[in-house]
Amino acid sequence: MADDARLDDPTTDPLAVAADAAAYLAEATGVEQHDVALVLGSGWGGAADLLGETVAEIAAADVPGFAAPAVVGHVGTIRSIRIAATGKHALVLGSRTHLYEGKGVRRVVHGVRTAAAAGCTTVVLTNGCGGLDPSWAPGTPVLISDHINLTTVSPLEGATFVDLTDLYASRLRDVAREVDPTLDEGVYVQFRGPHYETPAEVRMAGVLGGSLVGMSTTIEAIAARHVGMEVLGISLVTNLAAGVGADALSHEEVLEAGRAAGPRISRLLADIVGRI
Ligand code: 8IG
Repeated sequence: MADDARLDDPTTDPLAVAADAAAYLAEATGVEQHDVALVLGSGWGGAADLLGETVAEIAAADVPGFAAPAVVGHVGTIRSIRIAATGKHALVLGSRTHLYEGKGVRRVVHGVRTAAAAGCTTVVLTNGCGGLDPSWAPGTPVLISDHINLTTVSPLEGATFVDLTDLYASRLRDVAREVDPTLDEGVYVQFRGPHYETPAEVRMAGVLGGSLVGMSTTIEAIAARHVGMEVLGISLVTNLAAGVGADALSHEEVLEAGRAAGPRISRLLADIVGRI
């Protein structure tokens, strides 16, 4: 019922569905306005646990326009958390819809649009990804400084010309580095997936100026800018990109690197969000 077909109808305004989703969340959480949204990617599942007190936890599938998660290790809940450090309200999206699921780009960005409609002025987009820098051991968090969207897809429809300068706000990256001055930065290259890259595609990403490869985030960041949100992007390098190391890639290895990095990135995320 909540997973209605309205987003699939080209005559529907997706921002209207996002407004309905936000109204549902306000009602279900009892929180009128949220301030900051977090999207948790691979490896980040437990990373919101130190943010503060969970006020409400809702099944995403009950919220207008949301789809049930497709990948093992992704959590289909939306949490409202009162941030211990600031008293602000965080909306934590425990899973995302990926472009490779084939459900359409509107569903990919519905969470970000819902967060904006719920009042959020900042979104923290996290992901698990492959790294091109061999010094990034699996489990290394890296700030996203910019992106290259190789999917050919935009979340925007019609003649919607949106500037993407400083998309991953340098102000927020500075805040993150106040928490951890050792954080590196990288340019995130989004491929459609769901297959990982060939070694030649990873070399191409490097030639183009990329240093992180993944299957999410850039399209959500564009949608977030469109609705006026400030964006912080943090990748967890869960594996060396194909051909950078000696080994083949496995989803199991990705999940294990996420588990091992859990405590560090949980602390990092809580400390950063506590300063936003
Ligand atoms: I976790 O190496 C994870 N997601 N495209 N490449 C791409 N996506 C990823 C990778 C990777 N690791």
